Amino acid sequence: MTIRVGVIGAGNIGTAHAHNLATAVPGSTVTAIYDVDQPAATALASELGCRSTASLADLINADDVDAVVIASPDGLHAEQALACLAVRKPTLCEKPLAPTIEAAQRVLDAEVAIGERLLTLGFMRRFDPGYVALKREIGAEGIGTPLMVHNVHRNAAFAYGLTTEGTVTNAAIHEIDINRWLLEDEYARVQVIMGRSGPDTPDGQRDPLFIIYETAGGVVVDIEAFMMARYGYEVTCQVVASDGVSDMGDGGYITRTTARVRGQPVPEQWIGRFRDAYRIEMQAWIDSIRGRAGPTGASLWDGFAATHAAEAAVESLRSDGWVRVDLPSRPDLYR
Ligand code: ISE
Repeated sequence: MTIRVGVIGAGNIGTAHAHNLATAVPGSTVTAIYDVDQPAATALASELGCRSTASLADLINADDVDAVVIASPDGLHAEQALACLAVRKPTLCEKPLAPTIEAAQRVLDAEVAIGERLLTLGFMRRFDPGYVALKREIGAEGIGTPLMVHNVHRNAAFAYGLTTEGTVTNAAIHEIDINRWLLEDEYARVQVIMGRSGPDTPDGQRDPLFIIYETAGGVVVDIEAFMMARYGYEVTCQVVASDGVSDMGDGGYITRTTARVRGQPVPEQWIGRFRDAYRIEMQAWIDSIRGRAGPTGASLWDGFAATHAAEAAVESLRSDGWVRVDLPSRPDLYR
């Protein structure tokens, strides 16, 4: 059985997902593309040999669309996810589920009412070989009990007119999710510290941010989120544990040492660093729809929990000191 996918959004990530599904993920094909930017949708569709649709509803309701990928701007995810749930089609929604708890809650309530896990969150770092290897380091066989996690997330330039809040809800949301996943723990409180901003930071914005979470289990998770790092893209993660320390260095994985120089190539963009993660994520999603595996990847609940933690951090941008993260209890559907 081939899963016929409709892709909403023909921007950077929608294009990457559509290409993976059409060419690199056995068991899937792309049948339809929708974007408010019709020429962009048509161009991508003709590249892939499929059609573009005139409206979102045309794509979601089409008989030859078995499953949907949502890769539109963040503020549209919740409404579009609700539309996909209404027709009961498996959907992979890019992160974040929504920028606010209120919107995320509506999607969570809808899936819980249906009683079936149809929505997967595009937290693709869970499929990145670097993070997968790092998770295996944690525990009695490895470095022991985690005590602190230091995360670095640097972009060369602000994307899509990102705001300071967006640094949390669009970019640091990756760390918010991946640390929940690494530690298998929830956040209890958060504090954001803003220092001096760099010279290219747009007026009224703050960058970099230093975000500190404390988990319910007492682990301190810090995130440097620096969206104007200029030199390139870099994501690193270091787990400090009772019996040792493990580092996931930058995506090159190879450090070259030559005459008195030790260095690594620095990617310019996130899509290069996480190319494998995006492909493996899509394969896992398609395999789960084809019934070879149960639900896979991040659930709607994971998306909700991440938005919860992010909104507390956004609140902390405007206040002084710690802000509590009050995550409601997990519905049975996600246990
Ligand atoms: C961007 O918004 C993303 O979604 C990418 O996944 C991330 O790696 C990047 O740093 C973000 O700015």
